[in-house]
Amino acid sequence: MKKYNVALIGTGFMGKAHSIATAVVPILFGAPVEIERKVVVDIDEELAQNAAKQYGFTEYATDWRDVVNRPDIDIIDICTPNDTHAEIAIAAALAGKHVMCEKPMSMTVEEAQRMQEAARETGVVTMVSYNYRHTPAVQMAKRLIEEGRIGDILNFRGYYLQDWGADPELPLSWRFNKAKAGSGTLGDIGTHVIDAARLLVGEFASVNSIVKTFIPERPLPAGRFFGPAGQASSERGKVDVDDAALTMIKFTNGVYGTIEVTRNAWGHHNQLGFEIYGTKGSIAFDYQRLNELRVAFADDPKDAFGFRTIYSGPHQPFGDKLWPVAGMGQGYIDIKSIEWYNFLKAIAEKGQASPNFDDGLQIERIADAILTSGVSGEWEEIEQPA
Ligand code: SOE
Repeated sequence: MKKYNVALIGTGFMGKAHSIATAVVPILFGAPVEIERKVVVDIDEELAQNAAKQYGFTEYATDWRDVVNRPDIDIIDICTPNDTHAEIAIAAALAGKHVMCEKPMSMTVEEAQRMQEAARETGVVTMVSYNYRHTPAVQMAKRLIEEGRIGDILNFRGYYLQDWGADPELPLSWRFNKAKAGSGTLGDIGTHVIDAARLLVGEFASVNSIVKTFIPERPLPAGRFFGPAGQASSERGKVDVDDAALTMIKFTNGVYGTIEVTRNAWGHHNQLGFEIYGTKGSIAFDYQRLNELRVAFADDPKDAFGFRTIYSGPHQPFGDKLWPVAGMGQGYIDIKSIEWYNFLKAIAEKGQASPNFDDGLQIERIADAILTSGVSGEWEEIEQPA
């Protein structure tokens, strides 16, 4: 059986999460293809070396260009800031490597288009890490919708609320910088909800949005800055991306919806959620209670009617591969592992993963229309997938 060697690019928060997932996926799921965690890359040699040891990779390197064309590498796992995704992914795809790419797929629609073209040219398997869709409770919501259990969908109410951006003294990391991130809250977390909405409801036809930057200036970071925490310097710099976006949606199938995204909602740490109302029932999910899917069915007895909770377990998608008893608790790494399982399964079956670069491109088109609408104040039409 062929062994697939993985090169991880980027050793930050996401590099760590992917490393745990690639370590445990064979244990949890019996990996569909055998993988070896071969080389880890970081521009900082000390970080690369430490990560190789801590995350369990055989080798380390400091330049992804030295790795992407190596004949012994089969999978490139991109966990670097957004401004590097396109260049690495295109080089990897053209070299015939399967590509896992952290979200958002790119900084612009044009970059996403070039990434999609490169992947199509060589037929490699691609996946964009919109991980929350792999949550068993979210997949259960999808199953209920497909089985018609809530009837025809009337509307979708999605949100992603965080609070790590709410402190005005939090240093200006790359996530607040257009040249590095492409956009702000919308690209960072809004795209996860767009992914969920496309998964559960369908394609977006048009959007009308209010887009706001609440904190226009922040202290510059002292030294290299990795994530939401970090040291501030005494100088200040301009924030040139969005802090929040509020969007009305018309889907192509006639469903209506809204999405609210902000990193300035004190008290909401990582709250991605949605409610979907149908002609025969409702579904509600909130990631901070990721083991629970709340449902209400119109034909339940009137005296016992109301939302009830399904606790994730062996009867929900992927649950049979995790733990034998419902309510034991699934977590972030379980979901990252399901994501990797789905990616490796697509490689084994020579199929395509979901969400792939086609999905990633469509999400970029929607995000772009939201930002455009934030300026124009108009409904913006979305170009549909070819
Ligand atoms: C920061 O907002 C962040 O790390 C996002 O970049 C991730 O996509 C999200 O899953 C958690 O929060």
